[in-house]
Amino acid sequence: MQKTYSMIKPEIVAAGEQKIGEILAIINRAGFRITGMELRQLDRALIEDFYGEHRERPFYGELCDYINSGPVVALRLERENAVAALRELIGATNPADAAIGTIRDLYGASLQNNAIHASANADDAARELGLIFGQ
Ligand code: 3AN
Repeated sequence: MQKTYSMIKPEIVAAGEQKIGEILAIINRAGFRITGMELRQLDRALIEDFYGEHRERPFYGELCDYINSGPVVALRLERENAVAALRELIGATNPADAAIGTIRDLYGASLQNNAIHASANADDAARELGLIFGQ
């Protein structure tokens, strides 16, 4: 079984439990086991580290402010081929480009406010799980 990291972003959490529940149901129906889940306000310093690869990008400051704007639902997920399968399930970064029925198509509002994070590759998954869950 492969592990991956996912995170339901602050605008979805702020919208209430119904959307969180719907997204968890989509993830569960796709065959993922949830082996870690935490509703959590992430520290600014942790967020800056988490998104460190984007440090030089113009949207980095706004991205860190946005993830810091409220609690997220942090998820450790397990499935065969979990990293690639979850990336497919969430859809493209920009919800306008996300395939029909993907989580970003259904719940994403904009390029920044795109509802959910999923690790881009196995190395990122290990790094992100370590940062957020300490394992
Ligand atoms: P993904 O989350 O699909 O792996 P990344 O890693 O390129 O995409 O971007 C990380 C996050 O930064 C995105 N989920 C989105 O919230 C935000 N983001 C990416 N590109 C932009 C952009 N051009 N303008 C504003 N925010 C962006």
